[in-house]
Amino acid sequence: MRLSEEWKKWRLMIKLDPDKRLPDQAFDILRLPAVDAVVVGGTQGISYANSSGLVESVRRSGYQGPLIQEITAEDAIVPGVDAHFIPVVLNSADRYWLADAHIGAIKKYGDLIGWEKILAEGYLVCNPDSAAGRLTGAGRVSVEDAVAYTHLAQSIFRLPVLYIEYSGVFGDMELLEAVARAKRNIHLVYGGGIKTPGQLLSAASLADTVVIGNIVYDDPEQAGNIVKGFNFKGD
Ligand code: 1GP
Repeated sequence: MRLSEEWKKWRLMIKLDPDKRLPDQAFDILRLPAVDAVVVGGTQGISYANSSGLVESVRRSGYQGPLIQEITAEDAIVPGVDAHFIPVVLNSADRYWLADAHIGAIKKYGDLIGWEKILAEGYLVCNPDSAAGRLTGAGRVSVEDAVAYTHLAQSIFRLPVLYIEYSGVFGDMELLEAVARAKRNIHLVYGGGIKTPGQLLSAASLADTVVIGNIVYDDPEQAGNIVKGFNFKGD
């Protein structure tokens, strides 16, 4: 699949972590109609073996929708997925996550990169205590910071996607609302701590796409219920 504009219509993505064991019943969730895409990616312990293993397991489960890998380790790139999402961590304290990791991978893989399948995501890591927060050295993000980063992402860097990442905790919906108000042409993704239908609805009423991750592992039954009840298409 060539990465078309189709991703702009996705409302709900499930993110699966190659470093965690996915409960068997979680595979059923992937096939629910509300799931627009499955993303394979994580922060810790990411390898080619566990990433390609998870991609294979998702395919074998009968899931037929878009299957994406979000790349956080250059040695773990799995060919043959529908797209590669590339995080660019705008508020990292370490320029490695803003550009150096990308430059290293581009130098190493050069012509092998299928640019037409790549989508850059401007990440704003808003939970400093999460694995992603600790790894990237992201600090606290105020509402004012978030709005400024939104303008930076859409008008200076002209990134296609802004990802408000609270990974592990449900985020500040006032911050998300301020970002939603400031955005014009950037696609807004929200992820972090969604555990209830109400949280999913709140985030989905502000963001273009919402991501659920941990709940699929921690409570697959509840995750299934949340996804089944999700019919907020926003149009
Ligand atoms: C993580 O944004 C995703 O990258 C989803 O967050 O795991 O907290 O649902 P949770």
